[in-house]
This record gives sequence, C-alpha cells and structure tokens, in this order.
Amino acid sequence: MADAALTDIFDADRYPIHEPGTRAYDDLVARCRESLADDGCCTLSGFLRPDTIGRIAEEAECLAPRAHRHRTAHNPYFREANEELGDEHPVNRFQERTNGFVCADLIDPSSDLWTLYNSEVLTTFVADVFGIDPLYQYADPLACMPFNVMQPGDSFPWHFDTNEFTVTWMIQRPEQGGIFEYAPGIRDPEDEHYDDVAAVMSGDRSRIRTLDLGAGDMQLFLGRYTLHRVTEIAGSRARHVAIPSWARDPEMVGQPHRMKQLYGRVLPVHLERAGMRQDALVD
Ligand SMILES: O=C(O)CCC(=O)C(=O)O
Ligand SMILES: [Fe+2]
Repeated sequence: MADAALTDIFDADRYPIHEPGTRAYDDLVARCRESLADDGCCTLSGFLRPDTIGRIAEEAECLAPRAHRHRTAHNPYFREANEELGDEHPVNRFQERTNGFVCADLIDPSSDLWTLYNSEVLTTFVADVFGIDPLYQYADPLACMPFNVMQPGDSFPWHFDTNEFTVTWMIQRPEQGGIFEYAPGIRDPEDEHYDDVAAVMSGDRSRIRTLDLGAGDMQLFLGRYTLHRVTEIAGSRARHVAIPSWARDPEMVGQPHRMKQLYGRVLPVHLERAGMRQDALVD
C-alpha cells in the first residue's frame, strides 16, 4: 500500500504509478514507452495536484534568490570547437546560455518534492518507462534534484543531453516564452546527422515540435538523441522547473569542475570521488 501522503502529492487516479503489477500501471507504462519511441518525449500533464503545486511554487519563490547564476556559451554537444570543420558545422556553433540552479540540499527535507523523489514507486516507474534495471536515485547531494530558475531574458539553446534521459516537473511557467522545442530522433547512435542539426540551428522548423508545459506537468524525455532547447523567457515571471535525476551507478556524483560551474559549490564527496585533494578548487 502506498503512503497516503504520497498519493496526495500526485494525481494517483490518472497516473497510478504507485500500483505496479496492476493493469492500469502496465497501461500507463506502455503509453509512456510508446510516446518516447514515437516522439522522444512523454508528458504526464497535471501529474502534480494543484495543492502540491501551490506549496512547491511557494518554496521555489523563497529559494529562487539563492540560485547560482552561470553564463556560458556552448555548442549542442557541450564539446570543444573544431576549426577544421568550418564555421557552419554544429560543433562550431556556440550559443549563449544563462541559467540558475538551486542545489537540492537547499530544499527543505519536508518538501513534497523530497517525499516524491525519495519514494521507491517513483524510481520503479521511471526505471520501467526507460527500461533500465537497476536504476538508482542520483547519489550527488547537490545535483540529485536541483531547481532550475530561468529569469526573463534567459534561454537554454539547442543541445543534446549528456544524460541518457531527463525528467522534469514544471513548477512555474513564465508569462511568455520558455517553450520546450525539440526535434526528435535527429541523432542516432550510428550517425550524428550534422547536416540536419545545422539546418535546425539555422532556423529550419520543419522537424520541430513544441511543448508549452503547464505547472504540475511531468515530462520524461530522451534528450541524448533529441535536439532540444528552451526559448527565451519573457514577461516578468521566472520559469521554475525541478529536475529529479537517477543513475545506473549508485555511487556516481558530478565532476568537481562541472559542479563548481553549474552549482557554484563542491562538496568533499565530489573531490574524494575524483581523487582530488580536499583543498583543491577552494576560491
Ligand atoms: O527546462 C527544461 O524544460 C529542459 C531542461 C533541459 O533541457 C535539460 O535540463 O537538459
Ligand atoms: Fe536538455
């Protein structure tokens, strides 16, 4: 039996993720898998109940000023440029990203976000949808469930995720912009399809699909093969998204330099796992 508090957090009638082994659960997983196979994306709209969104939105509002802001320019692969390939090649097309993350350890332990993220049923559901077994909550204390804060003017340019898959919970929509745009299946393990990627980056919208996620929606997507971006936030309100994460390796944590850059902090565990001295990376 699931914890009553847990089923108060998400819409358990529409999305019976707490009832593995039932027909309703299997149907839900099958629908999600179908959507991922067709589209690279799966959206459970209204996954979080309205009361939950109200509570989390308030927490997010209080925490947002503590977001670590980071500005960088990247290509879709988060790799170095390669001059030999020419200016038009996607590897050489850098676009600017401004972003803020509130580290997971700043979120109150009694938050609904933790109740949900720490529930075994959620991990089982995510593992079943992506077909990964075993799957573990991400062991990184800062990056396991950060809050992403995009302020007016911020955008997240075209990219492929380095993670195998991504899950998000939309907490607050901006007034305008902040649309998730994606080109499913543009890349595959055998072929980068650089020409197609370059076409999208040059403004060809023929393969682009768009998702205007609402507060409370859960999105699951295959970001490694789906070129995607978040368009510029407009209006006066920030966009708040929680990003719960999982890993195949129960011990894995982020790389110290990347943590410092994106989250503004590095913990002893990051240095220890990277085999670095504890006084490395001190400002
Ligand atoms: O904020 C979003 O909706 C998607 C973020 C994203 O693309 C990512 O975290 O890799
Ligand atoms: Fe992404």
